[in-house]
Amino acid sequence: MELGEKKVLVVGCGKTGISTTQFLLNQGARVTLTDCRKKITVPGDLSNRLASIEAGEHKIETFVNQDLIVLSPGVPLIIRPIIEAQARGVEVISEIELAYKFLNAPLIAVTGTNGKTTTTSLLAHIFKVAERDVFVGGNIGTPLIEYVSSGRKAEYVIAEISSFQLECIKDFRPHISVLLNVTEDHLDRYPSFDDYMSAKTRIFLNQNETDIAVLNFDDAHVKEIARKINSELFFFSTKNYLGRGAYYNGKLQFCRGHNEKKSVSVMDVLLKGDHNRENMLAAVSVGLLCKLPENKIQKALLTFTGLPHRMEFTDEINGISFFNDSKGTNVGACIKSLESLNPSVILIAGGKDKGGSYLPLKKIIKKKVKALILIGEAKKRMAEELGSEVPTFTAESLDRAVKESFCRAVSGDKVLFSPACSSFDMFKNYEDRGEHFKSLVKNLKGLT
Ligand code: UMA
Repeated sequence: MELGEKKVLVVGCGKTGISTTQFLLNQGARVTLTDCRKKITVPGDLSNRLASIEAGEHKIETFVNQDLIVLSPGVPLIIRPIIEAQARGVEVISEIELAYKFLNAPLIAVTGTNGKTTTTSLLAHIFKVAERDVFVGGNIGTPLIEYVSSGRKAEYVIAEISSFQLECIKDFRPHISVLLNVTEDHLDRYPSFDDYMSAKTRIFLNQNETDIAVLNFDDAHVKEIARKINSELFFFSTKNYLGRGAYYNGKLQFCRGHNEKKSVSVMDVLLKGDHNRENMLAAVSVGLLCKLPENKIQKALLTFTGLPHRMEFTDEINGISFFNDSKGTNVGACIKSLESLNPSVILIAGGKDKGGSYLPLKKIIKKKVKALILIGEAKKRMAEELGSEVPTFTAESLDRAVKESFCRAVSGDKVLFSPACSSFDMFKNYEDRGEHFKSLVKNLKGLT
């Protein structure tokens, strides 16, 4: 792709927009940066190289007068200036598509509603233990375009990919695409669950028979998607024996053909819970499909400690265990976290309402939860949908909710903070929210 002298508009001035702008300027493009927010921060060395900056609005004339538009993941395709630009033939792509056009290493891409950050991080750890040079990025935090800008030549690029990023790809084609699961999420962005699923499915759009799709056999939606995939299908399952694929029978078993049978033990691994068994199966499958040695994969599983804010054991006070699961930003994630704990749990949930139903939580709440404490914008609707199952309380802040949980808990109980909602109504992001929860638990300890 030739970018020299091209007029390019970058939409969104977050992490992605800034890294994309940097790359485009270095390619000699004439870059305009636009953000719907009035107050934006553009690093000084970039702002004086830009053709122009448009903050606080997206003008249609700015969009239609471009050769190319590059979108940040947070920008939906349905905004009027983008529709007008596309109607007039302006090419609109996402940042991952731009990065893909300049990629010099095989791409492994991981998506799914839940578990993608854990699986991507575990994969990265496996490749590092196997002494392979990898770049790790995408939705996990470092935009893919930064790899391209760096001029590095890694052996593999491992990327966590979100549905938002996939909406505007054209040629983006991972050599290995992993789909972990699909449950309801982001219904504030998509008109329906089918639209969300279609966006996720695009990770396979350009794959052909030389590529591989690693898929969760136990997820009905994933199986449905599999029927439309052109690449080699490689399933994994924690519940079923698979003659060909990867499955769990006390060990992680891998079989791709007669000569490719391998197994890896999960004894003493630090990642707990059924959902993590799925994540491990997916990551181990990719490692073995890339011909990494079993003993290195085994070592990596034993030394991987998991991620902060994902079922992170925070502390034990008076026999009550506290878990920070701030990254549980949707109903599916909250269900999986509850499944990994024994009763009795005091669940603190709530946050920014993304518009989906909370009813799927009902069954597991009845089974595991002794009290429900709700916070944030979603608390009223959550109380309406879930309040009939267990004693339910609302709190004005996370601080009040943590205190309330401590008053209601007895030795042996678990306090789980798994919001099932995003954080933006009360916090900067899920990390900020999780850190706040951990500091509140620390304060409780100080009081005892
Ligand atoms: N903006 C506009 N116009 C719009 C909408 C947004 O100008 O119509 C502007 C906002 O005012 C803001 C900027 O766009 O200034 C933000 O862009 P962004 O939301 O794409 O944020 P980035 O900082 O670039 O971060 C993005 C991902 N964010 C989202 O998908 C919402 C990050 O994923 C990702 O780590 C990063 O790129 C690097 O690839 C975060 C996320 O929440 C963790 N992802 C979702 C999830 O995991 O559920 C998908």
